[in-house]
Amino acid sequence: MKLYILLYTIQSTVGCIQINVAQLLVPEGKEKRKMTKNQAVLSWLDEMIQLTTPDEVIWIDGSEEQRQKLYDEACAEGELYKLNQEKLPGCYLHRTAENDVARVEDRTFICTRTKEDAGPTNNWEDPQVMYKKLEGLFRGSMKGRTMYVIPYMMGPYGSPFSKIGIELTDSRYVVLNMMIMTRTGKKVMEELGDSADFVRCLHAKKDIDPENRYIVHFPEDNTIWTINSGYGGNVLLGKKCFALRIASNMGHKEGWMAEHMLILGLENPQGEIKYIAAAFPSACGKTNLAMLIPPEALKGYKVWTVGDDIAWLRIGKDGRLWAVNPESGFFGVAPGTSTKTNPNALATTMKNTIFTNVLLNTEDDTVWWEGLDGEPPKKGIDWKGRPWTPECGEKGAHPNSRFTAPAAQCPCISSEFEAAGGVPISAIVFGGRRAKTAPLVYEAFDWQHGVFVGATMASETTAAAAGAVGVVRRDPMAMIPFCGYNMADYFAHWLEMGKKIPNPPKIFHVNWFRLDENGKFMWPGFGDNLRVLNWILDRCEGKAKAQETAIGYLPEAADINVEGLAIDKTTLEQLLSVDKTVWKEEVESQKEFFKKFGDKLPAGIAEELAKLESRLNG
Ligand code: GTP
Ligand code: SPV
Ligand code: MN
Repeated sequence: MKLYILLYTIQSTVGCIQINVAQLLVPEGKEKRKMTKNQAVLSWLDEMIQLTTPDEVIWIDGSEEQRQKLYDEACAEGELYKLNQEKLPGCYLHRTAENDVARVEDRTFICTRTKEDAGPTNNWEDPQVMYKKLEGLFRGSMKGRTMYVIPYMMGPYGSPFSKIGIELTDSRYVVLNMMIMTRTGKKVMEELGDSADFVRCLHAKKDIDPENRYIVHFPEDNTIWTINSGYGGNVLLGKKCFALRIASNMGHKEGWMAEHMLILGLENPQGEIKYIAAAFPSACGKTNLAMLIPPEALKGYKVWTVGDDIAWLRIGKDGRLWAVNPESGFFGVAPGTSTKTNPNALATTMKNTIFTNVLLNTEDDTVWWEGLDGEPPKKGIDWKGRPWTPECGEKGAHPNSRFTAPAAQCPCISSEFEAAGGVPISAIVFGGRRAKTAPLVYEAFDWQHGVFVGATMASETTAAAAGAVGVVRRDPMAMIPFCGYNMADYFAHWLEMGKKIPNPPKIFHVNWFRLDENGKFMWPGFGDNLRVLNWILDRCEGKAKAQETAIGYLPEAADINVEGLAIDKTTLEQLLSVDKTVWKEEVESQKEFFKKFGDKLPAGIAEELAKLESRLNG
């Protein structure tokens, strides 16, 4: 310890003399710390150490021993709280700062040489200007702290889909979450070998100052820098930052797609499995759909989970679109998760799970959130760390409180979860949270129209991002917060991909969230969504009927299996109706949105807009 501090001091005072600090900090023979001779990694690490000046640098090797040590230290320092180990073995609770509970879209940047490359839907700054500004914030930010080096892999080992990142962070919470959400440790460094092809991720908690919070992507350098936050989506850099914002750039260049999509396998009573990928905005039902349990009347079906949030898609040798889930865990919304809505998610979180911003049940050291089964606990500690009772009139868990749980623990995890080649996608489903307008389900006429359907998605905002909740905003492909380049180019990329996929999936749109005049959900949702998935897959096989409408093919009420479901025919008909007056207003709002892109809007999208308008007027 003393030796390296001494060496470090020498290094900082000599300044101009090039000393490899990482190598000094990581003496030979201490394998626990030094995991590579990769020069690209070591010189980058060096630079980051010089910038942030941590007291110590620890490599994450992926061992159970190291993981447990980190849990113990985090508990000792109050960063984590150890829950009832009999009821919830390996489970811990974490509370973030009150001002740091969700993604912050207004502080998220895409820094490319030209503003046009980031496009009108992203915050932009010149990379040089931003690096300078952030260097100011990062300088000395890890003084007195430990820097953890997390080598991680997005995608299965040995898969052509997979990509490597290294995250440097001063947060044990980040390390422990990354160890669940991604494949971490020595094996990743072995896969990297001496390659310089890895995403360079830097995170410092600093002061959790919302005024100086930055989530910044430099796609041209495969670099992500984030500071002053400790909330998942802002700091677990393998997730939205890499697997969507950086990866969407990679996919654009390399001819594949990174999407905000769940992946599920639906097995029919004959034992055949077909795969569906579905893009819904944050907190709009991906995790729930991915783990769906069939209703009693459809007991012969089974849903297998491949992914609940992100899909990387490539064209397979067979001319179909194939998908992998780059993650290895679920960072799921806790409120609303119950044995009724999502028993599989609940079962997944019974061990080895980190809960963030939920209520601590002080009667038995377990956790609780709004919407969980049974009576709320008589007393607890709320997400802000204050004493709580059910009578206090405040929420015990934050609406965006989450669980981080290993995917392998999911009772319905797909046998293809680790498949290097992924799974073949039969249908792509877009969906949003719309009280009105969008019917329960419809099918696009063809790929180009399907891309238009995705590009015109809209949804009510949720607690997953800071800001107003319940406001309808346009959210193409559920990617408005996550597309790492100009969204007009992203639409063009979708259209191009369609031309390159000999056997493209069919494209659909769903809406589980239609409300009646009393503000009640008209569709039961959750497990009953299987009834809609069945129609979708039957359409893919040319087995189900549909009627042509102005917006696409819709089922008639009789085409949806409602056996055992208490829904009246009028409600179902309403759910499956297209109100032309409302849709004409919708078209106006779509036009307004597309104006942002000016001349860059692909002709295929403009053409579909014109066609929709003429069908509505026809
Ligand atoms: P992110 O992790 O933020 O990307 O969210 P997600 O898309 O995975 O959403 P999730 O499945 O966690 O659901 C978010 C909220 O929507 C929860 O409160 C669910 O209970 C609710 N929800 C999910 N599916 C349905 C449904 O079919 N109907 C209704 N009414 N609510 C649903
Ligand atoms: C989302 O907001 O879409 C999430 C959670 O999946 S976060 O990781 O915070 O982005
Ligand atoms: Mn998400």
